[in-house]
Amino acid sequence: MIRLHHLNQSRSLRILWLLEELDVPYEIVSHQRDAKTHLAPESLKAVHPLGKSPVIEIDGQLYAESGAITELLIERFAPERLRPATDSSDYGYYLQWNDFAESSLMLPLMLELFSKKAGVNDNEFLNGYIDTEKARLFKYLDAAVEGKSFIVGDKLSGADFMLSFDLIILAKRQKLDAYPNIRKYAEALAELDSHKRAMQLEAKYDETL
Ligand SMILES: N[C@@H](CCC(=O)N[C@@H](CS)C(=O)NCC(=O)O)C(=O)O
Repeated sequence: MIRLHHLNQSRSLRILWLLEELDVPYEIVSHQRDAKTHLAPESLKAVHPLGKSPVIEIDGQLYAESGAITELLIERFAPERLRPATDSSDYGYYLQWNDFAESSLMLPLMLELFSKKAGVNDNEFLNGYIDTEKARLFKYLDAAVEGKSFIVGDKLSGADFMLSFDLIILAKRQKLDAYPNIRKYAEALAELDSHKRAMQLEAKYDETL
């Protein structure tokens, strides 16, 4: 049995979408962010020492990290369908974009969020760093998805699931007018049935809505 410990408005959305696409039986255990701090509740800390989401239970084993969970689920349930062959050049790009979503791109997005929350959004060094990084990363991503519905090759892969959460943050927070290819790519992913089902589940389990 697969059990997803889902936190509202979180990276868990990557796994929710993937599970919907895989069409395997799973259950959702819902956790709600603290209304004031927006942090995870004690219930999630009781599940896993990191106290973050997503966490997934598979056959009694507990796994954290959305990137690892994405690769694990794909290897187990759809290696041929949702990742390029390991001896292809696309496989290297698949791994690259999987990591890009949670490391390079997430860093300035998180710094921006936390500097605003901490009330230090007038810090010259921090602002300069965030703006320069975002501009470089968005430009790179925008060029990579030009004319494409999927980030690697012409096929849905784990890298799209990983990027999807970043794209939701970008759509909420950024003006993507300067990056029309990213916007089109995000819109194409949002059109997929499994993505729509995941968004419905996200809304269903978000008690702030
Ligand atoms: N690198 C981890 C990050 C996990 C993470 O930070 N999750 C956030 C939600 S997007 C969380 O649980 N935050 C609540 C908290 O830190 O209290 C992953 O990709 O799964």
